[in-house]
Amino acid sequence: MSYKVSILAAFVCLMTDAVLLSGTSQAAETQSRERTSVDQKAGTVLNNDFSDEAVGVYTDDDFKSDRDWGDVRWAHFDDRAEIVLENGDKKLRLTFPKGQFGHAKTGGNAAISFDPHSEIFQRFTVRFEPGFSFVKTGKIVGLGSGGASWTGGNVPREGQGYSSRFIWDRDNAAAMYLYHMDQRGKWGDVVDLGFKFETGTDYTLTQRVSANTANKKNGILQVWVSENGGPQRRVIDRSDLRFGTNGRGKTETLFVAPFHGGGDSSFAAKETSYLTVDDFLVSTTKFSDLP
Ligand SMILES: [Ca+2]
Ligand SMILES: [Ca+2]
Repeated sequence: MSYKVSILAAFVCLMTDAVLLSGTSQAAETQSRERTSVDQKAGTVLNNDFSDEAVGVYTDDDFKSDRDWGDVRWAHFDDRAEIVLENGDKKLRLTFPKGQFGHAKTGGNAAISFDPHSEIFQRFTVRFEPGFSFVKTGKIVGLGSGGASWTGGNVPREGQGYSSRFIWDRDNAAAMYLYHMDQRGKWGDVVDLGFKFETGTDYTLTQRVSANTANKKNGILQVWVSENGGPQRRVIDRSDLRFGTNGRGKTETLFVAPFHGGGDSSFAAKETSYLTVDDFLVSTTKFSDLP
């Protein structure tokens, strides 16, 4: 009896060790291969590095069921999104077919909801793959309030909310595209980031949006960029914005909506192009690597 028990105990021990060992080595593997820009847990609202996704087409259902996004309001990529494995690091790659424009035909369009926050830090990495056809302008990723209400020519003139998206502007210029109550015209304000996107470079882009108080022009927009894992550089420092009046400028939406356009074929990709994104982070606290 005691012999059987000890054999069983030894077996259980071996099994436990095996499970522990494989668990440990798997975790170590994931850690060493998934390279994140910053290791931060405090204040995290959303953190998606795609490490637990399967390589291959990332369908709209995959997007919606990926728990690392949280509450996906909608996702329309029509099989133009795929998970790729690059030196052991899983990333999301989007396709922009030649001759197409708009989020229905290039890249895609997703919105993720979270609890409204007066102050938010949002980060992701992006790389325009070699040969990317910039043409005129296109949207990338950004933040907003009220779903996608304040985009596409809908001006929040009464302070109902805002959107702030990273875009590529004419001649590859990196810029923010802002909808806010004091914007100059029907279409959003373009705020230049002072550098041009180059293909083949990994950009880590971070924005801080801090809502204004009451109806004062004191809302904060700060933007930082890091290239190929280098030091973070601040490229926008504004504190004169109104994202919304009477508490309506809180951030509650992350847009993952890269596309060519613009609303006509003059924005269409001249060649089929690819954009790779990874390491989406949304946090209520400042990332530790920001100056
Ligand atoms: Ca990754
Ligand atoms: Ca996941």
